Amino acid sequence: MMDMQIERSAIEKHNQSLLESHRRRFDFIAAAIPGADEIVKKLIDFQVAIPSWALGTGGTRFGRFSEGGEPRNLEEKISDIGLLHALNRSSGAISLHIPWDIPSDPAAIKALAAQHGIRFDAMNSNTFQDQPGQALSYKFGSFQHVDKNVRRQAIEHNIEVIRHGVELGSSALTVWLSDGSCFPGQLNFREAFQRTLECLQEVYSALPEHWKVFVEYKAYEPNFYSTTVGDWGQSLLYASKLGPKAFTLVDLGHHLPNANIEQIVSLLLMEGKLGGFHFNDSKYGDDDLTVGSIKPYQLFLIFNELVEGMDARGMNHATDLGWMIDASHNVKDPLEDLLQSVEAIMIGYAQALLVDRAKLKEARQANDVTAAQETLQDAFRTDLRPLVAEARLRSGGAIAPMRFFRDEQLRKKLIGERGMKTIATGL
Ligand code: PSV
Ligand code: MN
Repeated sequence: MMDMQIERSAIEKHNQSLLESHRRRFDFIAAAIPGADEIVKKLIDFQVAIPSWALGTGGTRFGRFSEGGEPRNLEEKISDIGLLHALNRSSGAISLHIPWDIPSDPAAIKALAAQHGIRFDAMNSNTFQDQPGQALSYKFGSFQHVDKNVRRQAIEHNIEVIRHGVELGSSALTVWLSDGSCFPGQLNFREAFQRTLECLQEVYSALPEHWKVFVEYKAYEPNFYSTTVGDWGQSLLYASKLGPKAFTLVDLGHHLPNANIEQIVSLLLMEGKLGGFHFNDSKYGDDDLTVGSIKPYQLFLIFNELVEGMDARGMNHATDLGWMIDASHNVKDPLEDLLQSVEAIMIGYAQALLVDRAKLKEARQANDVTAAQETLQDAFRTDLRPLVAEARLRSGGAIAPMRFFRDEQLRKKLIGERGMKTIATGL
């Protein structure tokens, strides 16, 4: 098994070559905006978990076109995330999907992750696929299923996922159910909700002391008529009935077209019920595209509500919510795609930190719509990339991770070590 460590000296050499132009760009912007140093400090603390299921090439039901050099096991996935984290210093966590990534030797996996400075974020269960040798099928749902034996199997699986998480030092479980119906008449909505709630209650009661459970919603797919946890209202309903350890998880791709996600985020935060995030971007549906590639202004507006709402509740931006990427890479190198996603998240967060909140409040009080809009757009239109690069530099990363990745031909090296025909588990 190979574990590609990046030489410190290579990063230093890279940084040296870019230092002068970086300094010029950073000094210019730091002099032009208030609180640049504070923003850099917050960026340094902010970590985004990388999904274990998205380190290989993604695909659609029509095909999959591998790049080569994909991680063949969990150890290699951790090594890939270690590589990302060494470059951007913002990817210090992994979110595992079970059974795609069952740790065979948890203590060794935990030690390997620690070696890379990586911790275990929320664990994800999977009752949306049948696994080889599985006794009962999830074809007609899991927690909503009319057969109590299927529901029992799904509950046991979630409890097993919690057990794996405990061994790794995780403290949250994300439950995404594909349960729902494809045709009118297939399901009694109320009964499906009740059965699902009862199963969630059992899983909830198996949560260790300081654990949280995130109930992820999704509008449609694979079910196309109804989804049993279909929107934030339903998720909030489950989370409220479950209790204080249950929260809603927002995946940016899981809404009906044009939903106002920033408003959803704001209200969930107000209720103390926002637990975690799956970042991605989309043009049409749950496209799982690179974060910030299609709607960067929306991403900024979401971060604007996150910062405002978390500050209102005295929350710690870095630790009080679960920040995760949930994307799929069909045509790009997965590691390059993830570097781009993390960069987009950091930029959106930095811009939200820059918003002049006093000015915004004043504009709102005066019903000055133009000034309110200008205040937000001022922040959004400010190029804060030098602040993000400075945060990386101060924490030992590379000034320009993508450039480093390409200059050092890291994918070619991975292909050399792992081969061209490797396939990662996951999407
Ligand atoms: C479902 O579309 C989802 O967003 C859930 O988070 C899953 O765990 C993940 O994608 C992978 O299928
Ligand atoms: Mn998701």
